[in-house]
Amino acid sequence: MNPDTTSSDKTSPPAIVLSIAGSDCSGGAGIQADLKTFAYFQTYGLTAVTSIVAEAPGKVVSIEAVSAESLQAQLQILNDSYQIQAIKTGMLANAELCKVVANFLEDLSTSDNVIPIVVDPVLISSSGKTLLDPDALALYRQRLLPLATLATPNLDEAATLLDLPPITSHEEMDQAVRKFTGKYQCMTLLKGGHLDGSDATDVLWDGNSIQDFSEPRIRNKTPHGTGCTYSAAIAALLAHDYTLPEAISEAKEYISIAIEQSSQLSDNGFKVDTLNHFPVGQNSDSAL
Ligand code: PXL
Repeated sequence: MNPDTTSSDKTSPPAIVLSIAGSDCSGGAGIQADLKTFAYFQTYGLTAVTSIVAEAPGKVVSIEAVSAESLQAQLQILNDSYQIQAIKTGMLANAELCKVVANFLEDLSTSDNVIPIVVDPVLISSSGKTLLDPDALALYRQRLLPLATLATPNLDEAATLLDLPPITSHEEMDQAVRKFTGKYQCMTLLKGGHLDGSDATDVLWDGNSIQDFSEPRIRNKTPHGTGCTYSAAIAALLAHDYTLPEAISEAKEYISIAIEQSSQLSDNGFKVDTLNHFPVGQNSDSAL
């Protein structure tokens, strides 16, 4: 990110980005990942917490959703107090909280000010734990995805939301990403990180054209929180007025080096890969 091209020089206030997501106490995913990513991209991060997840890499031991009233109060005071320039949603936990978020985003979309909304439809943790009650899927289908500027499903999430069998090739990704946009009326970035191949390739369909975003696959590192971090980076860059392809391209490069520079932190005697949200050496245009 080039400082000359962003609104966050030393004299102007930083762009403000809101994450509506769960808390990952281990700091790799969720609002913790989002806040670090927002800071990396020189934005000011706000959070509306949907649930408290007790976890460490590879294991989720408890999930406690907040009340609808609590989430509503967080969203209300943030929206009353700040000029929010982009929003991302992550883990929304259950149908009641999805309704609160959908109502909030609907109210925003009727105002004059168009705020980019990145919806990361978090369904399952990388360790396999359900992070969204199954009856809340209907809220994503009917209300949340149609409000998104960009949806960022991974292959499993896209297959679930499209009622398709597993997506197993780049050709199937090309078809699925078009179907997703057709069905939910939002631009779609389908993340292909779980396919094989020397590159990790994501596909953007904006309703008119298709574009691939590729970075070399990093095989020996498996940190959690990559999806959260990627969508947070896209939201931060949209708050800086990057175009969608520019934001995705830079966010993709960021997540790739954040994975590459994962550090091995100790989890009760085991070394686990932990995403580095402040990697060094992003291309020469980078501010950091
Ligand atoms: O990576 C998905 C995810 C999202 N949000 C929260 C999480 C996780 C994964 O564990 O804890 C809060």
